[in-house]
Amino acid sequence: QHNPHWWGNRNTIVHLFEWQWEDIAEECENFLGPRGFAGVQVSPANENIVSPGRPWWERYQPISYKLITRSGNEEQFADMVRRCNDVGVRIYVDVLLNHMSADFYGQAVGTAGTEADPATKSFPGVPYTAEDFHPSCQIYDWNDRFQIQQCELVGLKDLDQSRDHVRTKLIEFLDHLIELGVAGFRVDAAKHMASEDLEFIYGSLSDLKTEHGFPHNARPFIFQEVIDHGGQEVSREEYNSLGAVTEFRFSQEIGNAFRGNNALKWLQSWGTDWGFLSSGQALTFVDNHDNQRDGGAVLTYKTPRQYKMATAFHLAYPYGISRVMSSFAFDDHDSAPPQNAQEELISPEFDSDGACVNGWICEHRWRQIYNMVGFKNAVRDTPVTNWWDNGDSQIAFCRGSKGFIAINNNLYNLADTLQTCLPAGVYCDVISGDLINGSCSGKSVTVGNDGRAFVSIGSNDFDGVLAIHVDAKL
Ligand code: LM2
Ligand code: CA
Repeated sequence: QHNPHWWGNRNTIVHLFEWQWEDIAEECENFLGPRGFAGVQVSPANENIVSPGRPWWERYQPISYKLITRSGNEEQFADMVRRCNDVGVRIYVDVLLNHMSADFYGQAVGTAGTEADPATKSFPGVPYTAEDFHPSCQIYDWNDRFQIQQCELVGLKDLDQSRDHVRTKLIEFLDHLIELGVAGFRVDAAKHMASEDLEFIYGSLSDLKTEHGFPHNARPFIFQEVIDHGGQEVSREEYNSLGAVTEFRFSQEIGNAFRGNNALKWLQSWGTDWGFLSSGQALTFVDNHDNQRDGGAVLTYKTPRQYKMATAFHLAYPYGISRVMSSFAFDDHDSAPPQNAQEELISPEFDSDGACVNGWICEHRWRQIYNMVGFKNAVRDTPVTNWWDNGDSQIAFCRGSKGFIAINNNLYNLADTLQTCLPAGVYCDVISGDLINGSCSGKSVTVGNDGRAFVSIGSNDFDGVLAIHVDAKL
């Protein structure tokens, strides 16, 4: 269950964190489809606890499997999936199989109005009763497999996936989403569940629906959240045969490199040589919704110049199943997503350049990022060739004869004649501009008959990247 079932030449997923279903449907039609995005990871679709202030993380506390959340109801969800599939954009749902809600203040109410009593592990909306859960205990030793998998992650009531009833309910929930046309799932907290139980659940799911445009016998794409920085008791290797696994080492190392803690020349061996999973098993990202809040080496929209450089490298280098983060602005871990006085999520609004303005960051609408999604589509199936570096943090490489990228992360200019491997002609740098009606609003690059071109990235240029490809030729 490693095949994401992308359509055509597409190959990048975007996480539209906390977006509403109706807004995602429109984004598929107006932006993601036309720009060549392959799919969307959407926030959890099932009912969650309503918590004071409406932090984003309330959605990681399930109350039932009714498809009613602040993102919308079942009808709106179904409409989104249909409209996105119609324009070749797949939907992957974030699913919580490990746990139900924690108890805060006694009786809980969910986003569909369902009541539950997490303290006694009573969730009538499913229904689950106390016997469907592991006995309560805390995870305090992260080297203890029993605690990691059978105790409560931050107090979240821990389901026992070895029980028939729990398996049946989880399979029904996932099959319902498949019925509505989704292409797969992000499995939250996978490390906190025994891989044998997950294997049973994944293996019991229905095939994807041919009426939603999937081939016969297509299995749902599964990518599992397993945080494994190495030397862990429960490792990514227990899960990677079942589906793709989030490669947190990628996020860490790309952050290190573009923060300047590691010379970019070392990226020549990027991939499995760095201890990452094999390319087809690794779900890769510069940041995700958790680690963008944690600080440390991970880059986020808050350091945009480096973030765009790291993202350009992520999408230019042929390694991994790429996911781009699309955030809302936050100050601290608990900040709520953009909402109105009634605590309803609000829709993104765009300025004349298409950038989001009202609390949504929409990294996926930054030209430097969406144009690299187009680059990745244009260079698909080609190898890295003609690697060049200056012995430090200026690098360049070709993708077959389809694309060329140069990056300058030194504090001095890059101005060199480099081999681009592209057919002779004039190309538009898709980082500094766009090709619109045959003219380039950014730097133009002239490739000679020998494939060489003069490439300039000043240390004071707005962006530290230059990228050209065959689909943006003048
Ligand atoms: C995940 N992957 O394995 C998600 O990516 C991550 O975002 C989730 O944590 C976590 N696992 C559980 O699904 C988030 C958030 C936590 C939050 C939980 C539950 O990062 O801070 O915990 O969701 O909503 C919150 C409070 C915590 C409290 C807990 C239970 O921050 O202090 O623990 O609720 O009330 C007593
Ligand atoms: Ca567990």
